[in-house]
Amino acid sequence: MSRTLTLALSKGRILEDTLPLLSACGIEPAEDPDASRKLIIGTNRDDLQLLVVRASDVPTYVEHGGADLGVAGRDVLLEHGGTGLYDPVDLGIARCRLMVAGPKGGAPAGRRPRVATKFVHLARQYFAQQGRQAEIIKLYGSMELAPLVGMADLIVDLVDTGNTLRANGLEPLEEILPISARLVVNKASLKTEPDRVGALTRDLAAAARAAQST
Ligand code: PRT
Ligand code: MG
Repeated sequence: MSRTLTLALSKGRILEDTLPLLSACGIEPAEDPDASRKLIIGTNRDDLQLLVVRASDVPTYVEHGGADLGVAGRDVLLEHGGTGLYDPVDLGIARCRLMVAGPKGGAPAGRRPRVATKFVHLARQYFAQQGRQAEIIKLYGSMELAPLVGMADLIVDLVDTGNTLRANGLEPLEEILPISARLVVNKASLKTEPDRVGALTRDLAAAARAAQST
């Protein structure tokens, strides 16, 4: 009997967009991962199970072998850093943009802007590349709040429709990176299970291409 392969996903957008791709590969979860309280969910394939974890924990599970494969946003992967993950496949799902946002007109001139974000590495890198000084303030969520209460001049956050920014009197100012979700693979799993990991990777990549061309 072959070992069960594990695919790590996160609830929300990633799960929502990945399930149709899995379905196109003939893979169906044994129960609704959104409704279930289980963290490990079987599938109709007895050699494959799903792991439901925090979005920002997906790279960690895959890097440390808690999962053989995972689906995570490019934002999460770049912020995580490191080299423990095998070449990501761009699935083209859960698309958005990493942006600098703030009040209309941007940060007040003449002093170092304070930038609130959960993407501290990406934000620091972006401002450094541009030769701009910035004070980065780490938050874990609801970055839009920081400028409203005078704690920051700008934020770095993901933007899709822009509705969240507008609802809080902010606007998108600069695009840092286009974002989509990637399939990542544990390096050791690829060595020990090249056939099954390879086949699943190819099938998901093909399903993603087919989904994008429709
Ligand atoms: O739960 P945890 O804190 O670990 O992660 P999370 O809540 O950020 O995860 P989740 O499930 O919301 O997002 C997972 C991944 O989806 C992200 O890592 C991105 O790669 C991708 N994604 C795509 C997005 C969005 N679009 C998106 N719009 N992630 C978050 N948003 C948020 C954004 O942060 C902002 O609050 O949606 C709001 C903006 O949306 P608009 O449409 O109002 O512009
Ligand atoms: Mg969340």
